Amino acid sequence: MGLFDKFKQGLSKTKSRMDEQLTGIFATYEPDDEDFFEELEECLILADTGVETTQEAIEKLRRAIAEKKLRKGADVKREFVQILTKMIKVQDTALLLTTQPSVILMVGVNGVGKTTTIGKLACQLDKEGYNVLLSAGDTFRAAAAEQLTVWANRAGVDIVKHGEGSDPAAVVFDSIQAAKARGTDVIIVDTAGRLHNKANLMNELNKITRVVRRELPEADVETLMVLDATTGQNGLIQAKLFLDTADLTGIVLTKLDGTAKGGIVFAIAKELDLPVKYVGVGEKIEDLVEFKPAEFVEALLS
Ligand SMILES: Nc1nc2c(ncn2[C@@H]2O[C@H](COP(=O)(O)OP(=O)(O)O)[C@@H](O)[C@H]2O)c(=O)[nH]1
Ligand SMILES: [Mg+2]
Repeated sequence: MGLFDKFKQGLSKTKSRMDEQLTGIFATYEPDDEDFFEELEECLILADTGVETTQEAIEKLRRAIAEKKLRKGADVKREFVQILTKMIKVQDTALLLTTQPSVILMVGVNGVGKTTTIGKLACQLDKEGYNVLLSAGDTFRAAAAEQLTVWANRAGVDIVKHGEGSDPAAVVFDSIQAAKARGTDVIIVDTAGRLHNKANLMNELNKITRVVRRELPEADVETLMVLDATTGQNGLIQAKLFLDTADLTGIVLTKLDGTAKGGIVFAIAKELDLPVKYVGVGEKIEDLVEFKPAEFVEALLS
């Protein structure tokens, strides 16, 4: 299966929900029909696009319809696809990994899919020819390092880990020394999503970041926040916690296969002003797809 098909399949729940409704809405479009805008609004909000984002999209559509004097449903739809695509195009979606080593920090609350995503990403990068090293920075539970080891084996990449309860910053320090010695291209760091309290969690992430900056001052560092699409707007609120601490460079949206609320992608772009770089579309190692704004909107509305 090609990546675009995988992407489409992962989106099938959102698509079938939105598609049915939207196709009808555009097919029966008539100029100056207020019901049209109301139905469109409802459809977007049900998909978790968020109130503000939805209103902005609809406002833009109203303006475009007036300015371009659009009269046919198909033209209005085409215009809407362009508007939505532009709205989610914030910054570049490709990972910046030009230095040797480069670092990817995976952050986010417990259970969103950080460890799973690391396994999938390690496999992809390894296939692309990068020499990858996993760093077991979630030392909160013993099971976390074990889980990451399973993924390291599946992906066929190296891992550096310490015992349960050890200092994550020390794990990262050792990972960096190992990477320097082995000529590793990319270090992917797993982190804990749950500590005793929020301040602890933020301190820990800060400490990890400081070690990376001190040991690798020139390195490209991607800090990806993992978000669970099935938690919708709630997940987004939780996510804002990380905005203050970690210098985030992008989002990985997981479990898109398990929700009809894929509209959250638009809310993320608007409210977090960060690019979605990858989406998770299943639990298997190949179920991670690079996010492409235009393809996403096309898959959703075509
Ligand atoms: N359906 C689905 N499940 C996922 C996806 N990503 C992760 N999961 C599942 O979510 C659960 C938590 O994942 P885990 O990586 O342990 O989360 P972490 O606590 O953030 O490290 C596991 O059961 C994963 O299999 C995805 O894209 N789709
Ligand atoms: Mg984990």
